[in-house]
Amino acid sequence: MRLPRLTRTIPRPGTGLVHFGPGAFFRSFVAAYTDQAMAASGGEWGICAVSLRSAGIRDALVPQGGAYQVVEMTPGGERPQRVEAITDVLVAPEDPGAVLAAMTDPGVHVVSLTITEKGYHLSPASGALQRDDPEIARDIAHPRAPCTAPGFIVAALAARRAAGIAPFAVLSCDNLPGNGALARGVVLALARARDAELADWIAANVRFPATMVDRITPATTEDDIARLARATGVEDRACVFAEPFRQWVIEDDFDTPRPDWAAAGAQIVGDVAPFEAMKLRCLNGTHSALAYLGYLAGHETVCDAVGDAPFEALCRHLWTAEILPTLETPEGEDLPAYCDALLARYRNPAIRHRTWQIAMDGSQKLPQRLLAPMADQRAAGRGIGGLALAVAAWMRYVGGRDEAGRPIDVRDPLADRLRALSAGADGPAARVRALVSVETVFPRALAEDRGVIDALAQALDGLERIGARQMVGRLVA
Ligand code: CS2
Repeated sequence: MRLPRLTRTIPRPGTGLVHFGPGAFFRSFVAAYTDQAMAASGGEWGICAVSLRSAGIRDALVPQGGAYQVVEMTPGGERPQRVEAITDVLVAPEDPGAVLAAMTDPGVHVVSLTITEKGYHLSPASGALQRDDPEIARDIAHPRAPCTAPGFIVAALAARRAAGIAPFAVLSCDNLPGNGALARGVVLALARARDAELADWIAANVRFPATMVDRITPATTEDDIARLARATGVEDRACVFAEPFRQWVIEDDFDTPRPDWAAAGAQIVGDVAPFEAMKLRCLNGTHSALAYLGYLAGHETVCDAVGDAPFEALCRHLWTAEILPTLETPEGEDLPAYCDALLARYRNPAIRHRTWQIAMDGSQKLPQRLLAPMADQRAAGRGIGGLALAVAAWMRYVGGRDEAGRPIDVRDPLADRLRALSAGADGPAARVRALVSVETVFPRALAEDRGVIDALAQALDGLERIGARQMVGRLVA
């Protein structure tokens, strides 16, 4: 029997926000907070969501009038909550003009982003714009028909400036340290390539608040969609499944109106940096460690991995010995308690977060998650055994074969280059030297640090000889 589709129950609000990247995390997080902010404090904060690539989410959401459900996954059961903040979904390559028109609307005050690390087209190690990136080169050559999010932002700001419309704030919600400053850097560099005066105007007039975002939201599967339909009697092709926990820390740096996100529980603070470092290193750092080492050891999900005693001990070792010493405590937080809570979140059996999913785009994630604490530990003369093992596991992973010799589906913008470097080197020490030469991933200071190279070579050698589970066991013994 065909079930009815989920539909909207309240009229569409006016659109106040344009968002790039309508994936699962946006729907469980930015859109859900915005929905609740409107419910609490009103305002015309409907969201025009823009996909830079596929039409899948548009095709799922439009027949539902933009409505969908966020299902909170607790070990005790599933709780769907309807979100109706999305007013429209555009697919940029189909009609870039419609995206620019939406962004130039005077009622739009915020442009937010969940475009993942690679969406910024920056060198992850240095933060510099990658001008030779084909999409960036295209946006520089054709600034009025952009294809990247930063390209759209520059084009829309130029149009608003020309029309005398106040600019919007740009709100990066990606897992990058200083994400506001990074977004600003890309936008200014692109604008300068087009028109130096425009760049100066953006620098003087546009705010780029930093944020820390946190909610574990695995990709939705067809099974999830079918299970929810059976439970509710309604088909929702845009549903998302997320943990109950969420935390949004936003820098108090707006001169435009914004939704009352604080009414929905967001923390508005003067300095996001300590929160961001805590989250990126404690959560995302151990996530990536569990992703590479766990995948190699045959663990399909984070929950499976931390259910294996040596992997839980690995997390505890990383936090206590190699990550917390590099952090300053953000106001109102307790770092050891934060890590205990993380372990409980990882153990949530209702969240099937695949190690393979987290392993994606490692070349974009390693610098802030594992290499930054590694550099701090080295500078302070402290140990890096756990971080080196995690980075070596990434090296093994990008080689493209698992411990049984089966191919790994490595998804990474640098996948081909990494596989070639790995295959072209003879032995683990040579592989380490080849891979640390990728300067967009490894900062010079680490690539030239003998102690780091030796630790990586030893860890990779162990991974190749005795495998990930044994190596983790030795580390935590
Ligand atoms: C994960 C994150 O896929 C990944 O790289 O580490 O998506 C993580 O689940 C979120 O940052 C949690 O807030």
